[in-house]
Amino acid sequence: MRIVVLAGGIGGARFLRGLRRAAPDAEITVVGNTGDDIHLFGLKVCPDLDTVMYTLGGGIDEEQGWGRADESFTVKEELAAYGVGPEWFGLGDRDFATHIVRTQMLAAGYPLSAVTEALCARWQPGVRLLPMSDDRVETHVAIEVDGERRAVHFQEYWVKLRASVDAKAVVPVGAEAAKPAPGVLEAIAEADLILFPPSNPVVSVGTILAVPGIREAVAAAAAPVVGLSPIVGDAPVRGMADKVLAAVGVESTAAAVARHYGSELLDGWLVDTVDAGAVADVEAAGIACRAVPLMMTDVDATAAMARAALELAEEVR
Ligand code: GDP
Ligand code: FO1
Ligand code: CA
Repeated sequence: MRIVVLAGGIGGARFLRGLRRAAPDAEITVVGNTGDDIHLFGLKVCPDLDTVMYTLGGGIDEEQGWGRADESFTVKEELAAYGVGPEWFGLGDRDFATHIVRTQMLAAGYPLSAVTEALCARWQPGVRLLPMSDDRVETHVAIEVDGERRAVHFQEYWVKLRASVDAKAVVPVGAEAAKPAPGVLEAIAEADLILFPPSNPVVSVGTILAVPGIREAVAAAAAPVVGLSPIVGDAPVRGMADKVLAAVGVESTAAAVARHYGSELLDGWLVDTVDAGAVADVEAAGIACRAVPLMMTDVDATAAMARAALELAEEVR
């Protein structure tokens, strides 16, 4: 079975670990969000691609959910000693090596998709990891400070400001001119199943869908499309999905997120058992819906979520 997953960082990566366990024989293609990417110290950092690669490759800091296990910060401290920041972004020494290799290959002319494949040759994530696009896309968040509106990079909004101010708008800068990376549209068209993991619906899955051609390919795909809610009990399990959902006028509920994707994209939707009351709502929108435990407390629990998604896909197929 060929499965395509549109994934962000932590939510996507953890789900993929469960999916690999639930469907060990499946050929899994991950279309990764690159809207979180940022250039720092002359290096290109791709947080969501790296989170997927490290998580599936066994190199992730499990507790934190991003960055390398067993990390140190000597380079960051030395840069700070030169007065070179940003000091608010925690790039570790081991992680630096990834960004150096990536930046060097990009400078040599390789597209991001080829670079990602080369990095994955080391990590062996057990999935084919494709960036959504080889073109530069950067998510910016419009905020208002002292009555003045300005736009900040998504990482500044999340990591520096901790989403402490409202997001007025979310803009995937460059998306409108970006092309899907080689293999993305083909994988979607040839898939037997397309999954939206419990990733951020705006700045992860939403950004991937904003690359012209990807939304259309998912809507036109022969395969069933099944999603899992990142919102449990009317709040994100972690992160700032509530803030960026508000920016696009969507309530932070499992049902509202399903309606936001809509029946043009989704055939099935899983909500957590605490949101069982939302099932009828989602089904009224023309999307098959089931309530199952959706907390990714460990790989077993996550594999059970993935199996529920596979079962729902068979029901709606
Ligand atoms: P990010 O790029 O690191 O923010 O990761 P993703 O976009 O892939 O996923 C972020 C989303 O994962 C957040 O909106 C969380 O609410 C959701 N999430 C994290 N852990 C869990 C979990 O255990 N269960 C569910 N249902 N959602 C989760
Ligand atoms: N998240 C933080 O909250 N603080 C950090 O200092 C930080 C550094 C960082 C470095 C590399 C990387 O791949 C991810 C990193 N993250 C950090 C996570 C990342 O900013 C976000 O979780 C995602 O981009 C949100 O989708
Ligand atoms: Ca992300």
